[in-house]
Amino acid sequence: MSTLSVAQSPTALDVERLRGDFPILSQRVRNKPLVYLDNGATAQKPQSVIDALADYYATENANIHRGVHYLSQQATFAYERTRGRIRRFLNAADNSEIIFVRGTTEGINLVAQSFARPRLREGDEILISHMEHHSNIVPWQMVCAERGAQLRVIPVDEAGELILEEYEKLLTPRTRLVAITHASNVLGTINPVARIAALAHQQGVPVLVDGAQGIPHLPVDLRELGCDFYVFSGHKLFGPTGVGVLYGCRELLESMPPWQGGGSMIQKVSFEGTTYADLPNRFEAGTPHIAGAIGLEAAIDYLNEAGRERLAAYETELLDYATQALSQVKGLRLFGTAGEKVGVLSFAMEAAHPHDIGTVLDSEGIAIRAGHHCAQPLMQRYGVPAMARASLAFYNTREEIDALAAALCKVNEVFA
Ligand code: 7TS
Repeated sequence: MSTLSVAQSPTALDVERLRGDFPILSQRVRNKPLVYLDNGATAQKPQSVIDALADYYATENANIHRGVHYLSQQATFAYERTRGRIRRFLNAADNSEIIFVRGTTEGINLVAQSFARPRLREGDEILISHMEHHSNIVPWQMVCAERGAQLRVIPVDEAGELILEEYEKLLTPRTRLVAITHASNVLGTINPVARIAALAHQQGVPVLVDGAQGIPHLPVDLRELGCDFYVFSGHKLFGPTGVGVLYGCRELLESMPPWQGGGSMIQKVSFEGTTYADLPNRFEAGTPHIAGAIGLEAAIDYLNEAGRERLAAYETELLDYATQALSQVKGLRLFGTAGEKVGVLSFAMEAAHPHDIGTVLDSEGIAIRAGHHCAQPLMQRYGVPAMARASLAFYNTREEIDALAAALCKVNEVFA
């Protein structure tokens, strides 16, 4: 880890200036300055994203891929330009490998239904991990149940790291797919995705990565990760809700039947039969979230301009600071102490239930999440029904962490 403080480094992040780009952050909540620490649920949007949405509706709104008229051409151009921007952001090989979806959940369901379902036979296995979000559990369970296949689970150690020796044992000739999260939404653990993918590929097994919590914090280079599918949600990446991306390597996408049928995904339709469009349109039935895609492009431009490496370095330092601060709160147990983490701090307190912690914090203007975090098997792993979670973004500050720590001390007082 770098010993150079971001605050002293020549490439220091001007957090106050960045905060100014996010109008919601200057709000007061419960008569206190808003401290937004629920970025794992959804991230806030810079003004440029809000403007991109408004400008699109004000000046370009039309349906895409169908009109000969000017506005339709403009909207189509903007939507396809966005696809190219995302390809470069991910360092994918081809625009046709970028499929717009509603979000991570829909992207995983697409792969489950179109890739896994036709391939699964009785006795086959899909390999996931104990730290998956329900979105990367349930779609696989559904297709496994239908096809007589089994879900296998890579265990997680006490620190919240995958036990890779167990992973290697679980990879067998029966494995049809490995589906793993890039970073845990509860523990913050960054998984060694490149290694996991390399091991799977040695056995000829494809790998899907749930990037929902990875890409908001880490620069992603798909050629380095080497996975076959990568899925993420725009709204966690400082973009709009209702839009996300499924990256799939061309060879696999081409082998997959369409998932949803309708307009835009066809080449020719007659009552005798239908032929389908080429990639990527084959997987984009119906009118997509055009404005959302354009808003996501603005979010990506914003992140590129701010400098992804710089944002990540700042966040790592803030995470260290927050880990220190929370470890000094009496009776607080932190879950997830992996060596490589994104800015997620989940915890429980002896004094109060996570929902009560959340309520006291809310009265201080501090937004965190409390509950099972859509990761019930992981709650069971740690023997708790729920956790409280503070999840960071680059616009959070040390002062906000201090406010969190002070409010947690107040929880101790209130419930003493
Ligand atoms: N995968 C992971 C790892 C996630 O954290 C989430 C959402 C999803 C998938 C689903 O994303 P969606 O955009 O399709 O809903 N996680 C959270 C969370 O931690 N708090 O609220 C939502």
